Amino acid sequence: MQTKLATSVGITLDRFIKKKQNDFAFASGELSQLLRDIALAGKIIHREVNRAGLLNIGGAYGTENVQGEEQQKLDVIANIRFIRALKNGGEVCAIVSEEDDEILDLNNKDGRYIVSMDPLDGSSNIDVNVSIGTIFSIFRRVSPVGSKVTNEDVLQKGSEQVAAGYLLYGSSTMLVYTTGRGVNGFTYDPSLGEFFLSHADMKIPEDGKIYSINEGSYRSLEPKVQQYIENCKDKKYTARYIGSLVADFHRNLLKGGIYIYPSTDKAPNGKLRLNYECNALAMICEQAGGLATDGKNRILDIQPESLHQRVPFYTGSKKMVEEAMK
Ligand code: AHM
Ligand code: MG
Repeated sequence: MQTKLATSVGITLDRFIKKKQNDFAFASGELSQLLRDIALAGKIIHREVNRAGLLNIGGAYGTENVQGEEQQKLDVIANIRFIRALKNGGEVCAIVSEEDDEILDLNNKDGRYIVSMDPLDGSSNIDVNVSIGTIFSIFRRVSPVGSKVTNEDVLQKGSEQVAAGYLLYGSSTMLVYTTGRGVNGFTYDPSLGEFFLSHADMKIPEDGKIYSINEGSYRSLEPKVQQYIENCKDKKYTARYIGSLVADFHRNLLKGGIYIYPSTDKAPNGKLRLNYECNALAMICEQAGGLATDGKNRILDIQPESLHQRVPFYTGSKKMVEEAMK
């Protein structure tokens, strides 16, 4: 019996972006171009991730990033590739990255946008062939175009994001993004070099049965969080934790669930970074009908005080997050 091969048909990312250009407050085409630049960088990272094992480029790079974590070679590669794509695109004036200590001012006199990103999240999973991701937020600069980029430009609240998204390098590579009018997901067809619209107008189920938390930290959690986990068990929920934020988030977005990275004894503000990880996912989750909080406040309302600030993170299906907040 012959197996019928699936073929990619439908709307390409490019065509979709063009169609949606009028959604943007300034339909000048700049943000559209910027999204295309990010997609291009995503394709390049997809290629690197997929041949990581072959080229022996997995493994530690031997340096540490600003949080004192060991950088992986692919972290560094992804960071370089993204910066290059954004620089060449010409729409961005500054980049802040989980992998860099300081603001990267591109000295681009015409650039109106700031990008915050985690170029390769979950990098400890690279060597064991588990899904990883890229997370990005796009802001409009607040200082005048052509001037030096300021702290105010890069420390904006998540509610100021004009677009946010992630790339998931999983069994397929996907790009999921929002410009504040719903969430759409695109699957990459490597044979054609194109992203195709595969998940239109994504909505997270209002309730779910999956909880995702590193339960190994159970003893160092606040009693209230322990209590919530006990409730999940009483309700016979399913525990799923990949340890790769984008992958855990993506699964819960599709199936319904809650992702929790709370404060622990070791990490009183949790582990995840407001600017590079939480803001983007919070915007996507809200746009899909879910919620994202730090346990008390809406993530998107938190005023960042420093670039690498961490926050506890609770995100997912509306009812589950509301229940957890009780
Ligand atoms: P990273 O940005 O250094 O890769 O760390 C973030 C990752 C997330 O992808 C994941 O959800 C989390 O760290 C897992 O942390 P832990 O091993 O403490 O559960
Ligand atoms: Mg990260």
